[in-house]
Amino acid sequence: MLSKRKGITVSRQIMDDQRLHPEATGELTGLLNDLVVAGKIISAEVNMAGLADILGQSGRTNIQGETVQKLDVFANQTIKRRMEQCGHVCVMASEEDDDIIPVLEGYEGNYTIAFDPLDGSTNIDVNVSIGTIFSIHRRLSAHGQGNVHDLLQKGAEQVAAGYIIYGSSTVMVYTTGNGVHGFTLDPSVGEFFLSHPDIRIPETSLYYSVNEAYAHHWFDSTRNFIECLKKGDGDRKPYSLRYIGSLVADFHRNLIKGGVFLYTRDKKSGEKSEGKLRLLYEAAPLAMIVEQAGGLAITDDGRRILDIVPDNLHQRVPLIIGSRQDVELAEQFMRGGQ
Ligand code: FDP
Repeated sequence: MLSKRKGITVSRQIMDDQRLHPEATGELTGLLNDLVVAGKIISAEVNMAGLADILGQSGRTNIQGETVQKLDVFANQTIKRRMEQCGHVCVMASEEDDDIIPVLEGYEGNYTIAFDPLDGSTNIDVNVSIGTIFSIHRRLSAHGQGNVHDLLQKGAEQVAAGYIIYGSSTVMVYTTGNGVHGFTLDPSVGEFFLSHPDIRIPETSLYYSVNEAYAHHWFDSTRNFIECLKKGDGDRKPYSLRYIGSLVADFHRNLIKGGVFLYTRDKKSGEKSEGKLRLLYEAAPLAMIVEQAGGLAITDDGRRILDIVPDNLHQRVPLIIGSRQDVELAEQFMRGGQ
């Protein structure tokens, strides 16, 4: 029997979102539907990874100097192939490619897409949740092939953002600026069904996510904030640590249960360095989702992530993201107010 929950597919929700914009041409709907297909293909491969001879390293390093896994390559190719001829995108950027990625001539559309094909690479081989993150903007250039400036727009201009997490089940979470919805893939019918309607992140939480191994490199602001969470204070109970090491998985957990994730600058990387996470492929799309769900995303000097105008494709940014009150408390420490 079809459960009530299996009533709404992701395609139907995307169509409903489109109806909120009478001026819409259906291009964004088409783009998102193609991304859903890419997500299903990657999900199938991730589930079979141990059997499909696709685990392990590809023998390449990317522009960030990180080892590229075979599944990274597969996910990257899958998304590029679907997007280059979907007819709705004019230019792409991937965390795995040094430069902008053109689309096929004659197939240029009105949007840009930046994506991290498989976030959490170090967890690929060990059955821990990983995910695809995407960020979509309307193009700035008039027509034809898009250019790098089409991609270097601030997060506040995103028209859609989301991720597909390949975990104990495959879940797609996305927003087009009218709330955040989550869909779980039913592998028996190959369809994403609405499982998490109108997600709201809890205002405050009992969890923090940070790589505590770097504690001896932290600036006092980060150290004092984490100490404060661990100790608890008055009405605030002591927090527990949850760190998966895949941003998309840590973020998803905090989105559903409440929590704050931090990847700040530290003494090792230097005050002027920019942390580890990428603005275009990680911080900006997750910031749009968290704000749409009632949370916050800032840098470790209190800038709103969505207001940062990127100056290069692979720009990194310090990130504090999660439940609103937790991020506000972090901000007080980061600004030296505690
Ligand atoms: P990974 O290097 O495994 O791809 O941005 C990449 C990322 O993972 C995030 O998903 C994750 O949150 C972070 O890096 C983990 O970095 P640390 O190992 O330094 O904690």
